[in-house]
Amino acid sequence: MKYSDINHVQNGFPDAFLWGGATAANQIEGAFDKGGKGLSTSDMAAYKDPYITGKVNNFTFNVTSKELEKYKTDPQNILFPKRWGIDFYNRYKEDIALFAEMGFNVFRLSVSWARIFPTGLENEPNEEGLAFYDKVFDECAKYGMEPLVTMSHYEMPITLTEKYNGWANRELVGLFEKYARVILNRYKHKVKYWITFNEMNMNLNSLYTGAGILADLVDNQLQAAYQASHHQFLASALAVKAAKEIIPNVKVGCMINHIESYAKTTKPVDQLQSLKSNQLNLFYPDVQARGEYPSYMTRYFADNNINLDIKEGDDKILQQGKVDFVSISYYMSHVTEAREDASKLAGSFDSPIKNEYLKLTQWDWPIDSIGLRIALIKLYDRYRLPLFVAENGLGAKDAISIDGKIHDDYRIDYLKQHILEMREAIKDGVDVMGYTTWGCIDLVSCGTSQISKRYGFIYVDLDDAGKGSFKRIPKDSFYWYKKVIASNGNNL
Ligand code: BGP
Repeated sequence: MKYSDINHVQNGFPDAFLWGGATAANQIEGAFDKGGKGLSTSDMAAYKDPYITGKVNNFTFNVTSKELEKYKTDPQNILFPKRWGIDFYNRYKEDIALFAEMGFNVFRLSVSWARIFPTGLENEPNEEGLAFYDKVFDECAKYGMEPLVTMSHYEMPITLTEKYNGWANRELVGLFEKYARVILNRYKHKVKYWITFNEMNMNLNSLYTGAGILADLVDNQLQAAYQASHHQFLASALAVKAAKEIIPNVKVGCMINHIESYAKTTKPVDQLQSLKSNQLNLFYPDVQARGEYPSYMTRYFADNNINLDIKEGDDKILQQGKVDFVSISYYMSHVTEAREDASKLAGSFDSPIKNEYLKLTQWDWPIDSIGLRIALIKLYDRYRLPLFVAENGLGAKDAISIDGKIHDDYRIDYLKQHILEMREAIKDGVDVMGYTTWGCIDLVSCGTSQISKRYGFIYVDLDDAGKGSFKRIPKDSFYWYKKVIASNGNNL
């Protein structure tokens, strides 16, 4: 059945729609030094949300070699909340049972590269790491839940940063392909849906988070971000190719953090700037879905003195590794205006202007559900491929009420508005495969490294210092989402 059938115009969500939630290994697992796992880049960084520091710009999350040395020797794990996560490593059965109770038929999670290859350099994978994800996928299967697996979600073995400066070096392509082939082979009967890299466009926001690069070791950060992206494009394409060889009917997607960029005024120059900002974000799926570099980047690279090292045959690799679907995380829209240095901007991450029509979250992220509909329509027009909303949600400070419950009506309201707009997009003819809300269980935030920025349907009793009982408590939104899924998005 096609998503464009008249039924969907009337009802919205197709019968096979995938409903669930999303997580990442480094934000939930904990057990950073258990089961033979090596240290990863995410075990070594304490971030500051750019919206709090007021420094929203390119490369806000950079880490330098000096900082890394300090992080390595600092014995206080409190700097590194991702090291304790929410102890999913030991509590996955309980957590997956709760997801099943909500009716999830999909669960997005990532495999930690350093659990499979502790330094990234070994010839043989770490059996204990592989066995852990076997158990997790088996648990999902028990409830008929499809795993949607991200191969690389903001982490890699720290050895690869130390030895190669991460994705700056082309060596990483082969090392990643080796890792991808191992997990594809191992889980070929258990995992049908894969995403190669999480939010590849965030390389422009953080060299360290996205690409494992220490900023002080490169001359030109923009050049490094794009060179690293080129290497990840190749690695992603090779992983897609491998997936097709190994798993019949596999579906592999790419992913970006989609920030819809609006023009500040109807002035044509502002309109042009917003178009260009959007292009720079869509550069990533443009390459991964179409299998070639878009022509608009030639001028951008020239204007910014970026000379990419692209080898003969790379174009073939990109062509052979086109993705089956395009996934996005969607949290907000931005406003842009024409600037003199416009050719130097790197997409939507450049000093956004306040949108007076939108309310903000407690972390000052603009809330814009219609922006999701606009994004989905534009993406589908551009790629004609199924889309997946792999992240969306509201980070908020939750409190336990006197009745022992968490009344998160603000979260319900946020999600309801976004699901409504996604349904409208489907009625507009857009093929959306699924929706996984971010942080379906409270987890350690990527931007703040704190658990008090909560996204979950399930409260986790922990504070920012990692103190607490780890107890899981369903919030009001848990029962609401259960109802939404049971009605296939009709009872909102
Ligand atoms: C995305 C990441 C996630 C996640 C989310 C929310 O960019 O893929 O890992 O954390 O954003 O961001 P934050 O945790 O900063 O609120």
